Amino acid sequence: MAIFKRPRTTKEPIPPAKPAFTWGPSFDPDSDEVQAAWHQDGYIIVKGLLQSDEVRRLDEAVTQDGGIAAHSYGRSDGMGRQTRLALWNHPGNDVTGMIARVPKVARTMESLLGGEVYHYHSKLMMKDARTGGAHLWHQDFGYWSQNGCVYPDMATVFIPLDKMDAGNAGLRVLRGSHRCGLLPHHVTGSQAEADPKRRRWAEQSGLPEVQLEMEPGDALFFHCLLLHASGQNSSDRRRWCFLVGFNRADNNPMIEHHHPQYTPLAIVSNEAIKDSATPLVDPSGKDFMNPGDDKSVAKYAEHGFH
Ligand SMILES: O=C(O)CCC(=O)C(=O)O
Repeated sequence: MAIFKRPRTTKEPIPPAKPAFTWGPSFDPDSDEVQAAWHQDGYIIVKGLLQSDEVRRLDEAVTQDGGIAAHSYGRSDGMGRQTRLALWNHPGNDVTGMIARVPKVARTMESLLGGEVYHYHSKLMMKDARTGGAHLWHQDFGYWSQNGCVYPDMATVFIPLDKMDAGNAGLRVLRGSHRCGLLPHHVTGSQAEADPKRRRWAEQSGLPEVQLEMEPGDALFFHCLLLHASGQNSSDRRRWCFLVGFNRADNNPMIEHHHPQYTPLAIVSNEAIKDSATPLVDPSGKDFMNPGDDKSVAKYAEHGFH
């Protein structure tokens, strides 16, 4: 009897990346184009989400004396350098808080995640010129699933403050990898790294690595299962970015941990970022992480770093 060797079946190759969108009155996060890009690629880029005067306010808010950067701390990248970040749990009422609370950010997230969202935490990631550390390949849900968040109904908006490209260790993503499910993660340095073998398999199956190029104020909305990474910044250009992580309201974490349980998000008008009544920085109510504080250190050790 003849034995037929069956060809290996493979998925259709992922279609080309969807083009970036541009912020403006015609941008509709519920449109078929936006939804198709989100589901296919695991991310969308919205160019010019923040206007130049809003980016300027954001930059002042992080760099001014006593600003957000004053709350930063370092984490080893396991390769001899540190990544520096500041992290806080509640948006608050200042410029960074308003960015998390305006419809062009929060309502867009709700459309992408398919339901009401709340603020899970915000971060300033600081890849300084010549010294900035790497971010190993990971899925954010690799951390967040350890925090009692059961469903991957979570996502981040990532807004560079500086022009970002390969030269200053810009973010890389494995396009479409949000469909691979949660990969095992292990601790490298003080970061959670996705199993390199599983990541390689995802790549070999046809998912392309994409080097993102973004201007200050462009926004990347990305799914919590999307694999992403960035290298060490050996260039003489700073590469800082502001990130806000959101969780769906019906995905309330099963345990109390170092990030908030469901807390309703008070949405404000898109004008609030540049409204002169909005303070550049007001730390009250933001609940900054302080790794020097024993209580936070114990919580970090238990649940991971972000
Ligand atoms: O800023 C970067 O390069 C990566 C940040 C990141 O991966 C994260 O915060 O999860």
